[in-house]
Amino acid sequence: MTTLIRGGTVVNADRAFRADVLCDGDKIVAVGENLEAPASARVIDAGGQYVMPGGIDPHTHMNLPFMGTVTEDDFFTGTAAGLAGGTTTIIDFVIPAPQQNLIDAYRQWRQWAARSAGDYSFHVAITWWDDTVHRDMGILVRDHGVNSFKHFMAYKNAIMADDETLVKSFRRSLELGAIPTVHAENGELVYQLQQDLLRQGLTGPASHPLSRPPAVEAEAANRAIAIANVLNTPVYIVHVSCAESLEAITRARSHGQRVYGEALAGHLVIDESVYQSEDFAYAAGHVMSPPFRSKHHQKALWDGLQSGNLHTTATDHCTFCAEQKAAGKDDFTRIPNGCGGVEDRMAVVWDAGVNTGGLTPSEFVRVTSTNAAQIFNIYPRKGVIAVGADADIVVWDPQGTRTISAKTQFAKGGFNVFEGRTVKGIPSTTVAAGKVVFQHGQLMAVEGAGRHIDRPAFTHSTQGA
Ligand code: URQ
Ligand code: ZN
Ligand code: ZN
Repeated sequence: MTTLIRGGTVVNADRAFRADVLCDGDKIVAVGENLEAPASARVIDAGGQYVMPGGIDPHTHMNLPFMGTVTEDDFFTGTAAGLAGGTTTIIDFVIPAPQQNLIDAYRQWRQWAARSAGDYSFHVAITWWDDTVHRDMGILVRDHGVNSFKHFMAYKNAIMADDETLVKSFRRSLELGAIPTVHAENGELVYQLQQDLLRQGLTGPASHPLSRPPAVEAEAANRAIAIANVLNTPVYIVHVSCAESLEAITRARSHGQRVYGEALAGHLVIDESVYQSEDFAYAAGHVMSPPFRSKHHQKALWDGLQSGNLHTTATDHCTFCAEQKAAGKDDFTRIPNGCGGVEDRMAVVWDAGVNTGGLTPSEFVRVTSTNAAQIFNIYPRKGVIAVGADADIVVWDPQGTRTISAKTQFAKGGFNVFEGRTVKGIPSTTVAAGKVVFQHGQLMAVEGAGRHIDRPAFTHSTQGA
């Protein structure tokens, strides 16, 4: 299949320029002005639009068993929703239960992900430690294209990694040429604050943010950065939600430490007032961790993206329906944590970032695609419009508008944290692996068409795997 995207402005992280893009099969084969294509080629008119690398969402949870239930979006519906929003690759998470063999868990997630409509890759969470974990991390890097290991510093009595696990896993990651990533919240403090609130009878969702104030996140961010500094490993902090965590990242980077930060589209535009709603379903629908914060923190996150101290945007797409969220009707600690967003991330970041002058189109590409590709070592296969790259392309209509709603979304869960937000700047066409999968509101996602993307180790391993 040959596809010619004609008349648009190509936007890469380094520059924007007028060019046509020719795809043959699943690769880009030519970028330049006035390209010719065979008569059989599908031609997409990109006049007046931007032609950008397909979005990469480095933080999703499709089909996740969590807090006694399983997310509403599986790998087909979740990746399909991403394609509708211009995201052509997700990096999801294998999250072994404590004591579960890592390879067994990895194989389970690979089975679930076989349904994907778009490309996918996996971070693997280290939720416990013994010699088999040390061994299996090596097997995952050597044989399965894993180059990042996740550590939940929250979720005590579940998947929380203590300091011993953090130190041993960070050290093993360095040996293997893999990058450690963290969910930075002090799980012990969260647990104690939760118990305090419950003892006071404060059982509603309004207590969720009270149990996870910014200081609880900042302590963990500082600790993860300190551990990485002592062990001389890089570290990537997921869903940075507050100014204090950003300050820790900025300080470390100013001293030359290799620390990366991720901002969620939700944390960039939604504030903590959502938890004050009398409507349980509405407030509980916004229960995720870290929680949505005050506007002061949103400004800090935008400053972080614009200054280059935050590097990627993601969604932490982890959808639960109202019935699932109602598990916490009488105890907020039992509300499954997670919100959606994979379908809306790029339009929300464009509308709130580019339309306001905060980000240039190239900076938008950098934080929605290129940086994730470079940090997780799949650049230039992904994250750039260039000859030889995968034909993952979003044709972006800067004049197009859409009002986001659960009523019209492709994602499951029946709730949308961006409900009612009208965005200007939307995908008109999404091309994934050279195929048109979304165009003018029509989704043509194909179950199973997505591919697992191996992510090689960053450096020659210094130790045997
Ligand atoms: O913590 C995470 O990243 C997962 C379990 C999704 N849930 C959430 O509240 N962020
Ligand atoms: Zn998390
Ligand atoms: Zn997550």
